[in-house]
Amino acid sequence: MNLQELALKIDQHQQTGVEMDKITIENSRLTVEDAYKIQELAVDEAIERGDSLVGWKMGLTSLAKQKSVGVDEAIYGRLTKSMELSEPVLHMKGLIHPRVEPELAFVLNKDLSGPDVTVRDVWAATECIFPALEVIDSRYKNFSFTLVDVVADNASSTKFYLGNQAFSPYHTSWEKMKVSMYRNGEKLQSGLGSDVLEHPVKSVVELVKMLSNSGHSLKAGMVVLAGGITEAVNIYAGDRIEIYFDDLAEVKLEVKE
Ligand code: OOG
Ligand code: MG
Repeated sequence: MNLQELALKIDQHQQTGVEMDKITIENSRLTVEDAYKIQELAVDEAIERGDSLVGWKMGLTSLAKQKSVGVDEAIYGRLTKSMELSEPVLHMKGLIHPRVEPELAFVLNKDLSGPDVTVRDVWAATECIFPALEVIDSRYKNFSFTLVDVVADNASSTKFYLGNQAFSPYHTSWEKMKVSMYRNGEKLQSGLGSDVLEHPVKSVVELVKMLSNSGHSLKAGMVVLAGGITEAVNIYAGDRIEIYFDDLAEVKLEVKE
């Protein structure tokens, strides 16, 4: 299959929420570069239907996450308008086997581009930071994939929710922030801001560098999810998720049928 055919197939599964075999089973020679092209073409399909690109996400930026899915490098994905939850309520309809993870979201007020971007550039372009969560849902059977598969499937992007409170980037030392995630009152995961590439700001630096390789860049107003701070947790209808970001913020999610 060519890249466009693969993109159409993945887009179909992303829309219908029906699981699929890994694309690498029948297309073993695909490169990571091909996979990013497939990702772009599939998201272009959604954009043609009226969706829009509102940001980007980094994935597999913590060791815990890399180990849990057996892929040992960071990846990026595209965030579209239809993925953003306006309320902390998730409906299971159309999803396959979703998981939730704690994230920090950077919202930009300046463009960022190029391979030489620095931490200083990122801080100077950050309007605010939101404690947030991401819902990921791999389209592949058993949530099992290779690097190429997961990149083509838009890094499992599905939904995201930014908490109510935004913070100044200088409000706290984000790498020292403790994060814990509860499902139905039971603590299942905990981590530190520094679990994301030593400091979440470095995730944005890395994203800009990776994007510059393929001629893309970050635009003012965009949101960037810096990557799951802990492993992701499976969610089912009826679940209640609570994520505590130190005593700064609490982000909740209610899961419905
Ligand atoms: C890939 C997406 C990972 C993150 O924050 O690490 C991700 C996956 O685990 O399915 O969003
Ligand atoms: Mg994530």
